[in-house]
Amino acid sequence: MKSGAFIASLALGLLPAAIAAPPGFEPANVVPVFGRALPDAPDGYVPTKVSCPGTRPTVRSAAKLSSNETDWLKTRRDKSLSAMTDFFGHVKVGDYDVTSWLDKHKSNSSDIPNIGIAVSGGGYRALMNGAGAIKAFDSRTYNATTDGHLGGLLQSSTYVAGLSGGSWLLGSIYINNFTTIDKLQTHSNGAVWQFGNSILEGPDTGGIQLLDSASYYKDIAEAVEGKKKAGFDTSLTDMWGRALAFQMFNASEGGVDYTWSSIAKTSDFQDGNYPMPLVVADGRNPGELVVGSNSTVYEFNPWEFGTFDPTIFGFVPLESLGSRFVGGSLPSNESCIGGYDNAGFVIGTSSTLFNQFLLQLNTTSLPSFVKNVFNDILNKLDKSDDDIASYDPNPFYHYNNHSSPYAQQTALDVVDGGEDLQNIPLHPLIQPERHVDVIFAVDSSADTTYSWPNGTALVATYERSLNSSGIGNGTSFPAVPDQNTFVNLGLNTRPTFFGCNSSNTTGATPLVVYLPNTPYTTLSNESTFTLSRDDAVRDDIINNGYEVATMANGTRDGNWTTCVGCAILSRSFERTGDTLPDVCTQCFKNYCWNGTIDSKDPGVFEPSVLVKDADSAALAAIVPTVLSATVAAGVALFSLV
Ligand SMILES: *[C@@H]1O[C@H](CO)[C@@H](O)[C@H](O)[C@H]1NC(C)=O
Ligand SMILES: *[C@@H]1O[C@H](CO)[C@@H](O)[C@H](O)[C@H]1NC(C)=O
Ligand SMILES: *[C@@H]1O[C@H](CO)[C@@H](O)[C@H](O)[C@H]1NC(C)=O
Ligand SMILES: *[C@@H]1O[C@H](CO)[C@@H](O)[C@H](O)[C@H]1NC(C)=O
Ligand SMILES: *[C@@H]1O[C@H](CO)[C@@H](O)[C@H](O)[C@H]1NC(C)=O
Ligand SMILES: *[C@@H]1O[C@H](CO)[C@@H](O)[C@H](O)[C@H]1NC(C)=O
Ligand SMILES: *[C@@H]1O[C@H](CO)[C@@H](O)[C@H](O)[C@H]1NC(C)=O
Ligand SMILES: *[C@@H]1O[C@H](CO)[C@@H](O)[C@H](O)[C@H]1NC(C)=O
Ligand SMILES: *[C@@H]1O[C@H](CO)[C@@H](O)[C@H](O)[C@H]1NC(C)=O
Ligand SMILES: *[C@@H]1O[C@H](CO)[C@@H](O)[C@H](O)[C@H]1NC(C)=O
Ligand SMILES: *[C@@H]1O[C@H](CO)[C@@H](O)[C@H](O)[C@H]1NC(C)=O
Ligand SMILES: CC(=O)N[C@H]1CO[C@H](CO)[C@@H](O)[C@@H]1O
Repeated sequence: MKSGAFIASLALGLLPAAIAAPPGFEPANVVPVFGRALPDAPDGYVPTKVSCPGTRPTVRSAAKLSSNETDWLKTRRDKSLSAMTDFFGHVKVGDYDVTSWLDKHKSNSSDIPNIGIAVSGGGYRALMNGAGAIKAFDSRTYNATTDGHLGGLLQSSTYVAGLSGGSWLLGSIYINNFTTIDKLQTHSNGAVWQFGNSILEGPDTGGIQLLDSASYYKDIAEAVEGKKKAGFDTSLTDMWGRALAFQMFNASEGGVDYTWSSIAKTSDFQDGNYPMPLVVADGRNPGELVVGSNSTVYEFNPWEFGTFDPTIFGFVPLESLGSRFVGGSLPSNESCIGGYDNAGFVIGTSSTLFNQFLLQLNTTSLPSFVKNVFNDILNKLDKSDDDIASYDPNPFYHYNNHSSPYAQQTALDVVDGGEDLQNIPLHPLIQPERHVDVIFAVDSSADTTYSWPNGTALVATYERSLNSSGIGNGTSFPAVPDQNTFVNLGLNTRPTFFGCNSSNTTGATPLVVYLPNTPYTTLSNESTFTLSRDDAVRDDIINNGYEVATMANGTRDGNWTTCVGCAILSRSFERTGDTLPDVCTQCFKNYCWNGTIDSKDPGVFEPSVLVKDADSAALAAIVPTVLSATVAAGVALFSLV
């Protein structure tokens, strides 16, 4: 029996349209009730011919930002300035009147701080820890704009980048209409972010998805089959992206018709009401299996897909992916294709390391006919493509023939954004054209034996930037020490600033505020490959992420929010020739890495929970200290690793 017939013969719980929708839910193909990006794909998951825009799409050089981005920035910078004014209304920098300073410089947006946030990969752990940070930075979170909190930093920022698990977070927020973490944490049956339902089994049948496991796989298989039948290469990542979408997007049929490019078409985004999302993925070099530091780093922004790296050095309109570009333009006999940039496929591409999760289906107790549906489609996928997303046609075919190793490739192999060890998506934020002043780098990497970060991601980005005339292509990054030093000095257990002294960097580079995952209220080092957890664990890790970002709401250091303010203002004040208030001097003394190296082997790194009982009074007594890597056993209230 042919698989299509086999799938069609599964007369199991047919799709939403056939089922009476519960109140408040609409069947598929009707604009959903929950606001989010736009369901603008021409034919669900299947890339399809569409009429070309007035000017046929082309690949452009990466020498400058797109006109889309520069136009959008003009709108956005007014909004972020106003958010920053609110932010400095509750975050005090000594007696300095930051509000007046902002007001004085508002006519020249280049003077105003340009803030980026980067959320690392690390599967669900990264999604949740990153969510805690975003929740802390979001002025819409309850009490986040009170003393000791950092609400409004998100609204003040220009860019938010995510890769792998961090891209799932971005997708959850942006495809769901820039929703809040609070809303994503809803406990009601059928809500998004029900991580108690393993992605292998699919969503609850009671919610908006209305699918049991069998229909879930049938739905996924049909979508991927449809793309294949339309003549596009498919890989395990297509299935993975579809599965992720069911878990992250609050839309019927797993948001099958939501494209990433639709973000740019929503009025809230066009009005500059929130920061620009950037999803990062890596390229696998032709003929190479290892993704090393010379791999190309791609970004998906709301308008485009491409890279600033010298290999390709170009961007293609995102909504036109799937079209057969040759040498940067679309031959007159080629159609424009739409719907290739399915939002689930984009976050699936950024997280291909995890698509192998699906291969564990055989270990579940799901009925065998469900497994058959899956195995059937799996057997038709090319095994060598198991760990990649295949972008076929390659939009950069014959583009930059003289320099691009991909110019002769008919397909691009795109992989997990963390495979080159740059597990924090800093790449788009250190591009000189973007002029970012400060990056809040949320690191949930599992570098050490017990899945804590040890600075590996920063080291990778720093080392790549040292090859500035090669793959680094003019980027610059602050000096960071080796991983042993990170652990020995405790730089991976508390916030650390890098690049404080801008005269000690090789080029213009942002100040980096490093926020490593560390256990405040719970052991947030869940294994990267944990597939499901209940809502309580989910919420604990999110809360822990909130504590990491706020240093337990300032109870670990009463000056923490002030110091964040100093970090934000530092580069701007240099530009305008202003002097930061004295309190910042102390902040920089406490938080800036001062060049000390301690590379001895730190031994096993095994921190324990810092705040056994969120007792602010007791915590207030704790001043930030240099933390030692030896386990301080038996400390009652907290132990600083
Ligand atoms: C998206 O959210 C904004 C702000 O909360 C709201 O005004 C808008 O109506 C929402 N859009 C949709 C389509 O629900
Ligand atoms: C991006 O800018 C180009 C050139 O101005 C324009 O044609 C295109 O419509 C813009 N894209 C979007 C999604 O707004
Ligand atoms: C705006 O500020 C930048 C950076 O301080 C400066 O280089 C530029 O000349 C200023 N532009 C105007 C119009 O003042
Ligand atoms: C919210 O903030 C107010 C004012 O600071 C405080 O009194 C209250 O306890 C806070 N509520 C919670 C749940 O933290
Ligand atoms: C990338 O680096 C590897 C190992 O150093 C090298 O073998 C390979 O040729 C490089 N690839 C490209 C495209 O530069
Ligand atoms: C699962 O088991 C079936 C039957 O034993 C086998 O044919 C299939 O290849 C297995 N699938 C995977 C992904 O291991
Ligand atoms: C840091 O992480 C890297 C990458 O996982 C690992 O190889 C190394 O052993 C770790 N070093 C320390 C000191 O934790
Ligand atoms: C910090 O604030 C968050 C959110 O208001 C709260 O859940 C948490 O318990 C607070 N933590 C401490 C240590 O006060
Ligand atoms: C904040 O820093 C200033 C300057 O170093 C210091 O005088 C003050 O005691 C600190 N406040 C807290 C709450 O730690
Ligand atoms: C630099 O930091 C180290 C610990 O990280 C500290 O021991 C040393 O005193 C600091 N040096 C200066 C000059 O502040
Ligand atoms: C200053 O720059 C040098 C050379 O890049 C570097 O080795 C050193 O660690 C930097 N110091 C700091 C504090 O970043
Ligand atoms: C600053 C810099 O080195 N930019 C280079 C990046 O790569 C492109 C393509 O190779 C070059 O044209 C730029 O000069």
